[in-house]
Amino acid sequence: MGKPAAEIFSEFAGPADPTRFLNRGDVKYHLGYSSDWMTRAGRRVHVNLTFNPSHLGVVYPVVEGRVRARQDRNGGGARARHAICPLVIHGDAAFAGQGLVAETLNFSMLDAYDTGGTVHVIVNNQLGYTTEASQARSSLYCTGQAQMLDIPIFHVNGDDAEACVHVMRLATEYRQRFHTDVVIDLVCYRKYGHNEGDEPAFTQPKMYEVIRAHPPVRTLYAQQLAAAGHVTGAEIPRWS
Ligand SMILES: Cc1ncc(C[n+]2csc(CCOP(=O)(O)OP(=O)(O)O)c2C)c(N)n1
Repeated sequence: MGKPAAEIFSEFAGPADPTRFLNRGDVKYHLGYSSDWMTRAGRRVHVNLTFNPSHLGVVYPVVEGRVRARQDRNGGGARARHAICPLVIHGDAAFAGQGLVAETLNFSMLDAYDTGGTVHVIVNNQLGYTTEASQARSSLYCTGQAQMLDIPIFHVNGDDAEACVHVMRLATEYRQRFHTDVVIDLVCYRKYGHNEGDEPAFTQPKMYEVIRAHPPVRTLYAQQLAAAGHVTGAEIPRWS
C-alpha cells in the first residue's frame, strides 16, 4: 500500500494523546489505508484497503458495499463496474467455514448488489489458526462454497512464482472481460505462527518439520532463474 514504515511503527508505539484515537484500538494489521499507484503504462490507480475486523469474513460484504457505493457515485452501470474492482483476500478456513461467504457470493449476480465481479484471493496456508483442513471442512477444496457460481476457480502452487503471476493476470483479465467473480486458491504455507503468541510446532509438529526444511519461495525462484540462465549463480544470494 506504500504506507510509510514510520507511520506503521508509531501505531505500534501508541499515540501520545490516546483520547484523539478513541475507538481505534484495533490490532495494527487490521487498519485500512489508501494510496495512489502509477502503472508502468503511466496510469493512476487508486488503491483503498478496507479496515478489517477480527470477525472472519465480515470485511467481504463491507468491501462489496463500499465498491458498489463508489460505482454508483461514479455514475453506475457497466463503465463504473469496469473501472472499480473489488479484491478480497481470505483465509482458507474462513472461506470454507463462514456462512456469510456463501451469502455474499449469492448476492454477486443480483442487479441490486452486482459490483462487476470480485477477485478473490484465498491465502491457503492449509491451516485455520491451528486446525488442519481435514478437521475444518467437508469439501475437498477450501473453495467449495464458490462452486455455487458459474465462475472460474484457480488452484495455484504458491511456490511457483510465475504461475502465481500468470493466474493473477488471467483472473483480472477474466473479471474485466466477463464481469463475474473469480477465485484464486493460493496453495501455500505459513512460515511462522498464527500470531506473535503462537508456536506452530506445538500443534502441528510434523507439518512444521517439513516447512522448516523447505526452501523459501525466493530461493526456489532464484534457482529457477539460474537454471534458465537469466541470473548467474553469483547473483543468487541477493535474491534469496
Ligand atoms: C467469526 C470468527 N470466528 C472465529 C474466529 C477465531 N479465529 C481467528 S483466526 C481463525 C482461523 C482462521 O483461519 P484461516 O481463515 O485459514 O486464516 P489463517 O489465519 O490461517 O490465515 C479463527 C477460527 C474469528 N476471528 N472470527
